[in-house]
Amino acid sequence: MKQYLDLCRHILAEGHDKGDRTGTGTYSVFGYQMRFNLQEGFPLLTTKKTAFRLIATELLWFLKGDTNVRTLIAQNNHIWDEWAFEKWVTSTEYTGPDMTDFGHRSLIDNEFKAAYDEQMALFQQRILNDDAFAKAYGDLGPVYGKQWRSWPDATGGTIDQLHNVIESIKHNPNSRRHIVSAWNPAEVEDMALPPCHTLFQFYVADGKLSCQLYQRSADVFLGVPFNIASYALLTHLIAKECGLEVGDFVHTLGDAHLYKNHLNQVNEQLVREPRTLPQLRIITDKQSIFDYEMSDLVIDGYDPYPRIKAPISV
Ligand code: DHF
Ligand code: TMP
Repeated sequence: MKQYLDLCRHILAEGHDKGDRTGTGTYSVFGYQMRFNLQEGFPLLTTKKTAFRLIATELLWFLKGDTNVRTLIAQNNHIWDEWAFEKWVTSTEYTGPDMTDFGHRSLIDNEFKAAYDEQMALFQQRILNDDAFAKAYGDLGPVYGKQWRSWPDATGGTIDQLHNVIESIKHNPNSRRHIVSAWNPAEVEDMALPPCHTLFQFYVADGKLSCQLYQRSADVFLGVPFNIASYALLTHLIAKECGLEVGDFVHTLGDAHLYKNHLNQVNEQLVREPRTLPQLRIITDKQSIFDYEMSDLVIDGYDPYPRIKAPISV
């Protein structure tokens, strides 16, 4: 995907040297937009192997309104582990070795890394095997799934934003109000991580469904490839449900950054020539988009360059 490589080049050329919450340091620009015509193929990066399975299981987890990492860990998806683990090791109940700043320390201190790996493995086992523990420490708080499916209203009830937006696309396609927001100011404080993909809007024209996402904060090497594919998949699922073809995915970024410990990896990717995009096949007809499982989704013709590993900033 040329659009993605252009974003990386733009940040390398123009990015501000900027500190950040995680302490890693970034090069960052403010405000950037990419557009992917979903008719041209499914936007899964070809310049580095990107795990569609992890992206799809995460999206299905959001769609079901789930906010507990137990469901992901049970499917061998570990992309949210660190944020649940952080809550555990900073709680008063945790009595193991000090895990302060585990993300950075495990990169530079082998002895610490061994202790961290052990504590993380114990944590994962306990999340899977101990219901009360999973309830207390597997939950990330009122993150995406909660806000999308049960945003608290003013009368003690909840709002199913996703159900409502699908109904409005079906019955009032020209509406300019097809919006879902994950940013709930009253609840941001209780979230393990305030939503990065903050608000999205749908648009119907010529029988095609387009989607635009506003992402307030974008880890361009690790997060963004997942975010593009995730919203492309969401657009396909909703288009199918509404009897529409897919249009464009428009990706608008706020703080778009490359972490300083991702620069070698980005440069390695930039010398790779993008290949033909794969195709998504939704192989089962489901009554509702809330019923899909991983086994209903297939990616055909994906021929990426090898994976490039990079540390994630917690
Ligand atoms: N924090 C930061 N600093 N960046 C993020 O992108 C991010 N994303 C979150 C939660 N917190 C975050 C949720 N999404 C990976 C990708 C997306 C994601 C979390 C993690 C990731 O680590 N991807 C690796 C491989 C993961 C694996 O194989 O388990 C990659 O190489 O794509
Ligand atoms: P922040 O809350 O300080 O902005 O940190 C969040 C980091 O996670 C930031 O680097 C952006 C990144 N991120 C993504 O890029 N995409 C995602 O989907 C998520 C959850 C996080």
